Amino acid sequence: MSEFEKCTVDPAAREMLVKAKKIGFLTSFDRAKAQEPRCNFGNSGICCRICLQGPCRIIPKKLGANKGICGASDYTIVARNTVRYIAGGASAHSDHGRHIATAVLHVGEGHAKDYKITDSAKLLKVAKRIGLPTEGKSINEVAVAVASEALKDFGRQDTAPCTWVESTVTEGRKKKFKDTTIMPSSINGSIAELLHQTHIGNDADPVNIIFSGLRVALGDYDGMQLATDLSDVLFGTPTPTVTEANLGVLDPEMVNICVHGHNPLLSQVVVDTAREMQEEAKAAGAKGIKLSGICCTGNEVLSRAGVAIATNFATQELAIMTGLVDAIVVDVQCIMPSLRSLSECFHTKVITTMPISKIPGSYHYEFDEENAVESARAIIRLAIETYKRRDPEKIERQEYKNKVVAGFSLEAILEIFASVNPDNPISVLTEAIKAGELKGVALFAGCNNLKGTHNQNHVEIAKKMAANDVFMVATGCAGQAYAMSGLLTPEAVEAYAGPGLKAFLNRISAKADLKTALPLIFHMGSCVDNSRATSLLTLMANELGVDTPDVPFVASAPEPMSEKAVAIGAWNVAMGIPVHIGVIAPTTGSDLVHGVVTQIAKDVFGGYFIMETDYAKGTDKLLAALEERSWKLRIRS
Ligand code: NFS
Ligand code: SF4
Repeated sequence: MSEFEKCTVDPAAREMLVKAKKIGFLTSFDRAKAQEPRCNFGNSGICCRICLQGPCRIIPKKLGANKGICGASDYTIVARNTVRYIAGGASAHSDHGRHIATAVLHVGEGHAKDYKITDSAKLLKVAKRIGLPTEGKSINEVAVAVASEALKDFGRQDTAPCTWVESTVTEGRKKKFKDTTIMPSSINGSIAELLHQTHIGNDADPVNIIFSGLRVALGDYDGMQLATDLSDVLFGTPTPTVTEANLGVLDPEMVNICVHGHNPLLSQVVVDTAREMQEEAKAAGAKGIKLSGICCTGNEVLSRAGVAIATNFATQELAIMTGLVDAIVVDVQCIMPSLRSLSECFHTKVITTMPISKIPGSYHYEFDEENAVESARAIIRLAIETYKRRDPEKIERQEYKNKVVAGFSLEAILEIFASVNPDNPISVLTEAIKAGELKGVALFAGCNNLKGTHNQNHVEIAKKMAANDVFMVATGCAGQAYAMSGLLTPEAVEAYAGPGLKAFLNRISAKADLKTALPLIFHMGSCVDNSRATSLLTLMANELGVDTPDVPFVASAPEPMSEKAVAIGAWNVAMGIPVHIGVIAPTTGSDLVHGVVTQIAKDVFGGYFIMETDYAKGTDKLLAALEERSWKLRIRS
């Protein structure tokens, strides 16, 4: 067992790694090892492959090699590489948002018959927030108007600001974004411009490049805010829900379907349709259909439908390794292509569903939005068929699973706070901070990164923050790490919360009308739902009468991996938030760029990156940042 201790802190994953070794399958953990040692040029960001003369690598002391062939300096190369991550991330998030907005438009127009406006109250609230008239209009008319506004944010040709940024941040941030010229008017336009700006022989000024990167990052934020809003409109705004997480949720007696990826347009319909198809599963000899989620599509259906979590990013292969997954239905993003070759060792069908996300050799069933239920039915039927071919010899039942209390949209959190103060719910949180009961708020977000031990940074940092009375919210694979390890439970409050946090949560639990007491960490949803956390920050700032850089609020991506995580980190910095990342980003190749993102950003935006791989030191730095802010808040009041 001990040989896998460095790979992961998760007991279920460790057992599955033993099995992988037995059958001779090389997992992501083996492949990560095989990549060592890494190239120093790439690691520090001074390898440029932007034109075909490259790769150019910067060797500071070698005459002629201290610049690229075109003469680009280390700072230009590092800045360009960094912002191109942001462009990739913003493209992924906002494309997801655009799909949701298009679906809402189609529902409003009377097609997309399998979707409906589930939360019309939220639709009206969003319409009002973005300044659209609703009086005398039907819900469908409002849906068309709101979706059209959202789609405008993708391709506006004038200089008006993107609506979802403009309508969701503080007055102070709006001014800051305008003064620093990073307020985006068009998501797609800002991405295209950034790719242009970072073409060979274009912008060589690292600061100018970084500011454009931040504009794109705010475009990412815009896409995420509208994705969250419109997903809630389509599928409902999450409310607290109780379920389970980790590989033990895979049930040997059920047809097991894992939904994996990001976009709820498919996964939510699969979940709803599966409910109606239990009989078909029974006819095939199973007790029914068991759904579980991986990555953010899992978080979407967890939040809205209480679907169990199987695992998170780094360990996605290990779900198949149990021999219990009949189908893994994937949409977009964070899906390891290796799932297909692994599925060959088992009976599992990997079903790709999106035209832009195919894996050679897997089963592709293109999802048709106009006939969503029919698509979902065909996919589920395939899973039921596959179930019949399950090989009992290859099954390794997992016992590990933990209870999960999740589904904390901002609306749900405010309703819970309202049980203590119905007139001003957010003051329940801000007063506890002012009184010193809580040190502040921490958002945990982001992925797993196989450079470190799976889930270790997530879990250890959160435990220490809890002991120090920090109110915690989580999204994405971070949220799943907590779900898998039992931290999204009331029991974890007893086990890990410091006296202030414990008193705070127990006081609210006693008053709130909930089926269960509150968990240690509030799981706010998928990565696009980091928007919810920022809306919480904005509310706190307005209540405290300060701008966001003065709110005792920090963010951490303990194990960041994807381009999307870079984009989220960047806009959190622009929002004025200290952002810890548990890896060293490839910015160290330029002292200038590294200094800008870790220090100078603070002078301009109030936010900055803290790069620290050691979880204990990372936590100390986050606590120090909170301490500084809450101290200032106390002397001000
Ligand atoms: Ni966020 Fe979610 Fe996970 Fe990272 Fe991938 S699933 S969108 S990118 S790996 S948290
Ligand atoms: Fe080399 Fe310049 Fe081309 Fe980059 S853009 S690969 S530094 S020549």
